[in-house]
Amino acid sequence: MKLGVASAVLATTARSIAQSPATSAIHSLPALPYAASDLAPHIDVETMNIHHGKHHAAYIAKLNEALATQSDLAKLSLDALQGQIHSINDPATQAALRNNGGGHWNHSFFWSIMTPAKDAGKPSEKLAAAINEAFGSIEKFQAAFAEAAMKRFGSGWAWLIIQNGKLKITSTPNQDNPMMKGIVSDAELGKPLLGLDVWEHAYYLHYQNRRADYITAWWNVVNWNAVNALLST
Ligand code: MN3
Repeated sequence: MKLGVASAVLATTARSIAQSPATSAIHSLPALPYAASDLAPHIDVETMNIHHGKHHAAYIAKLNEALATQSDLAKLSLDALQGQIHSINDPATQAALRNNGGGHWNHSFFWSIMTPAKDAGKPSEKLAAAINEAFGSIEKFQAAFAEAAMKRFGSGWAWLIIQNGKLKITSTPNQDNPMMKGIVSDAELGKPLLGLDVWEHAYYLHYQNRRADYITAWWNVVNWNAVNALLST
């Protein structure tokens, strides 16, 4: 009986020690940088509200839950965490961090590279030159990006990344992303400049099965000023 009480106390203490670093580094839902209705008609307000307020929020809640027992990883920035997920040996914990840490990063990034169509801007001279060099033209780049987004079977993302100074289009399943060293292949690692969510939750309410229409419409709300800035930093 005494042992039982001692074990319970120890367990409680261990739990609060494990949780204390996570409390200071806990991840929270970033506000959208525009109103949820501002991307309409390209992305409808109901999709935005559910996608941000429910789906993204759920990834964060589950990420914080997984980090409660990972005091070292809990100290990392969300960016830095992506490159360390591969180092977790326990398969269930690694999967929780991969799905939910990726989900949090990917969605935070996704909101930031979109903007109301009136503010979309255009690729800078530097970005346009890099796109022309890698893909031949903006139109060819958009076609290749759309193809990657269409070919992603099931759920995942299409990406424009910069890798060794060159632009490249990639695609990842589920909530993987190009920053997940040791999880995605080396050929798909790089710094994301654009990312498109092709999970059905991103478009089904408005576009149903018409993923191609969603992709075409999405170009209207790409925040080129944000992409230009990412290329230059
Ligand atoms: Mn999503």
